[in-house]
Amino acid sequence: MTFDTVIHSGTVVTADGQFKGDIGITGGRIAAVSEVISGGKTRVDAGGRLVMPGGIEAHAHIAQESSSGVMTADDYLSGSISAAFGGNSSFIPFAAQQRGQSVDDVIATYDARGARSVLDYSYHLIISDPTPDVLNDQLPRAFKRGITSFKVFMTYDLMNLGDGGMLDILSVARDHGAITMVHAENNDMVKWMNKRLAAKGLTAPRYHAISRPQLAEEEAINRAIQLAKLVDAALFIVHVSTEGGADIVRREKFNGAKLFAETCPQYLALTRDDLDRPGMEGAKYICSPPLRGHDTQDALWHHIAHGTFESVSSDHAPYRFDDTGKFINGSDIPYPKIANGMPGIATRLPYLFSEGVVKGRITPEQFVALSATNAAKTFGCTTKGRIAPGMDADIAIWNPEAKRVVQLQDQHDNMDYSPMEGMELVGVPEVVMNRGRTIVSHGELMATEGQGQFFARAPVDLRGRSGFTAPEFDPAQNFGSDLR
Ligand code: DUC
Ligand code: ZN
Ligand code: ZN
Repeated sequence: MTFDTVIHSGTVVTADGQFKGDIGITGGRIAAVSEVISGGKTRVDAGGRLVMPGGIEAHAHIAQESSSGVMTADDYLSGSISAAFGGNSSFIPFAAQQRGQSVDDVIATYDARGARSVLDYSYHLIISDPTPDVLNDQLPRAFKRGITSFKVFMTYDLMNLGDGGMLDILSVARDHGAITMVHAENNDMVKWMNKRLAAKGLTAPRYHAISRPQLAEEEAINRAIQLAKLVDAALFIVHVSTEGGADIVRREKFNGAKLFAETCPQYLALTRDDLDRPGMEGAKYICSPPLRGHDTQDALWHHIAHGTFESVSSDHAPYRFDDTGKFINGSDIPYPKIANGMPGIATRLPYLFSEGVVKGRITPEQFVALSATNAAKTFGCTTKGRIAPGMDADIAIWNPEAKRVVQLQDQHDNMDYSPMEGMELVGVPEVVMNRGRTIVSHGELMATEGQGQFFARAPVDLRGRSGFTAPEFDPAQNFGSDLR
């Protein structure tokens, strides 16, 4: 057999184990994995390196307007380049519906934006306006096109669907094998806190953390799960930031709910004290849900190590520290008017590797599961996230010992700050491939604009999740009615 590329002499790590071996690549796919493979038009020496599936970044905001109309600093070109420098071979940003907009129009808009990507990409929809036509025609059409996941919000007045709206959309998703992602924070609790803080003149960035209580997340996570259980729908809780929220996810998941979840590096690396930096510096650390305390960091690491979360995602939401981003509403403004989110697509995996694998909190196999393999399963990326014959050659070769201090210029995004600036991290993704093409090699970008491809996704993989039949939906217990 002849190969386009052979990666040799490395330690191949998968979600299930690791072994010394070589990988043969032909036509963009992995053609062989074996102890020794000779030949290959190009031979890549991975001696002393870990050869892993390239990351799948499953939570990023790229070329996306927020609900209040603020455009992210990164488009699909800069966002995908930054992702690649961070060890990712593909990504799934959000395609956001504005109120009144059709899903078809949303997809057409993001198809034009996505065309600049250097990495393969798909989208999760964000649904803010679930009209009957959206529910009955437009979403099913999107699912058929391979966009099998979408996010909804339980907070923000412009986005919050309410419990009835959630049930409608969860039922549609269940009927089509799609997965609903949810931003779970109790809207009224947050609004009530905002009012109280404003009345007392407490509007500095540090009060952002106070305005979005941990209980607001815990309550909403629990409510979202019960809503999803009522209709036996698959649910993905995004950006879990609290110990209580993670505890609920764990309990419900291991009782069989069709439940999935992620947390993000910012909740592990930063705390609400960062919001209290001098002047308006704290604005850099405003994200929702907000940063919490040191005890939360320990609890979330415990949950990561023990399988509560499928993924650690970046929630890359890049708003610059200027009047195009954080301060689009003015420079000396109360925290609710500051753009909400922080960058992190390039640091997600280096942080998780350094603080997770190098510090012994997780194994290299868990790193692979959390960075790629589980996202592929959850979001139906059938040809990605694994090193096995037939899969896309989406591969990252890591030097597990190289040290690097996080610096803005190494992020390759369009941002003017990095929240992790100055952190020393161990482990560097030296080579990143997407479908066999080298995208990044030893700090050099090797890709050209637009070489990434959209990939269609399959329905959520629910193996191992028995689900739940509410007695009221069981014909045997509800006088024979079929309520589905
Ligand atoms: N939710 C996100 O996922 N990212 C940015 C802000 C938000 O509310
Ligand atoms: Zn969110
Ligand atoms: Zn997000």
